[in-house]
Amino acid sequence: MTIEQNYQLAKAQYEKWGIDVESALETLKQVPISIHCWQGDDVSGFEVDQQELSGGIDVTGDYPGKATTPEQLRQDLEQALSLIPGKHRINLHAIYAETNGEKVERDQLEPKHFQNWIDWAKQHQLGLDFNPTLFSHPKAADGLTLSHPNKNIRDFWIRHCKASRQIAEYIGKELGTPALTNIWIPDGYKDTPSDRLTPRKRLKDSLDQIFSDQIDERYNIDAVESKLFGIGSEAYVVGSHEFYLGYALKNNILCLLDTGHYHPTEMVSNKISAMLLFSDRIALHVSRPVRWDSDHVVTFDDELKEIGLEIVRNDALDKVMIGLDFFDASINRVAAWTIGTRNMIKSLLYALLMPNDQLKAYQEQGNFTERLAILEEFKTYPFGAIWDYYCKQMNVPVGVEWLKQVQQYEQEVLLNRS
Ligand code: RNT
Ligand code: ZN
Repeated sequence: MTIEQNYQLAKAQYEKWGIDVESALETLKQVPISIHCWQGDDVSGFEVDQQELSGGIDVTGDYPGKATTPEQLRQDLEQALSLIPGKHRINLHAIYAETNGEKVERDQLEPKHFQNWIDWAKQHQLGLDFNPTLFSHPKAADGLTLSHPNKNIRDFWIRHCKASRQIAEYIGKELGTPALTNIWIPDGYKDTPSDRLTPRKRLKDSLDQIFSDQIDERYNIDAVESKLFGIGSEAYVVGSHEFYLGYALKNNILCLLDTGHYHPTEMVSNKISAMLLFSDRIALHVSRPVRWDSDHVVTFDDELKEIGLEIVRNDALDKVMIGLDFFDASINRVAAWTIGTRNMIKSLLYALLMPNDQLKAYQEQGNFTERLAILEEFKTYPFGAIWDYYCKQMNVPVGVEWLKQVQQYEQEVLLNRS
């Protein structure tokens, strides 16, 4: 049976439930995923005096072929993008600046240092998002940045964040789609603090200074990302969830939820509907924590499906800015991007193919037996046939065919890198 025939049979099954499969596929085409560039080089970046990764995050593994130049990283991204259906965005960090071999301090970065990325994004019709980098730097060596007791250090990082927003504004203007600038800082303490308030006051003040520069939302959108703990900040993180939730609501910026930044049984899927009642938009870093914030490649697991469902059910495809955040150096990095991003897209398709209205009605009627029965029934519906058809329609490999291309790319390109 062909992909088309399988699709027609599957489609008929979904249609019995009143699900419009074709319009689901049309909707899916419009949803951009912000793909993080840092999976491609283990969060190294291209700074002239590259520092070891710090900030309480870690990448393990040494799979061969990691990109070490901007050209290589873009080439790898192109390879991954050719295997992922749809038009997407690339998420950059400030350490991916290109400075022509010249040392440029992070507080001196300018739009021109990202011109190659912008030109490349234009050429491939990609949006770009941005992050200031407040780790892997001597001024972040003691685990504090925007909340540092030393004003000089704080001011340095404030200038870096301000510069980042300017860069993002330029990117947004150039590309005709706003860049999301997300601030994540590692600040925290390994052991029980004797004062939780003072560092938070300083962080609040630093953020106020950063956001005092008015930038048009048509070009730049601001987000702040909280965290529960990191390596070396197990006891206390300054930018906790409550801190940033409060800050974001009060200052009308976006709260970014990273799925690895909560207690192990605390689910981001359960937060989306609550937050959207109080804020027009939120942002996500979809990741996969395994026992800790390990940033494993996103798989098509229950929580990913639930996240997709919450976005779709609540009509929030244009309110939730979906970004990815994982970094695994133990497997082929192009495959990591491909697997994780295809899974994210799959979860949205899965959600679009559910009889969501009917399921809502069951719940409203107190009909929990039907609710459970139908939710379970759809887990074995022929979703794969629709997904395959979508991939074919979008001119990307169907099924695991993409893997052959990655293997070939590994042989021809990755393994020839020294
Ligand atoms: C760290 C945060 C942050 C980083 C990236 C590299 O725990 O999740 O988003 O992963 O900025
Ligand atoms: Zn994150």
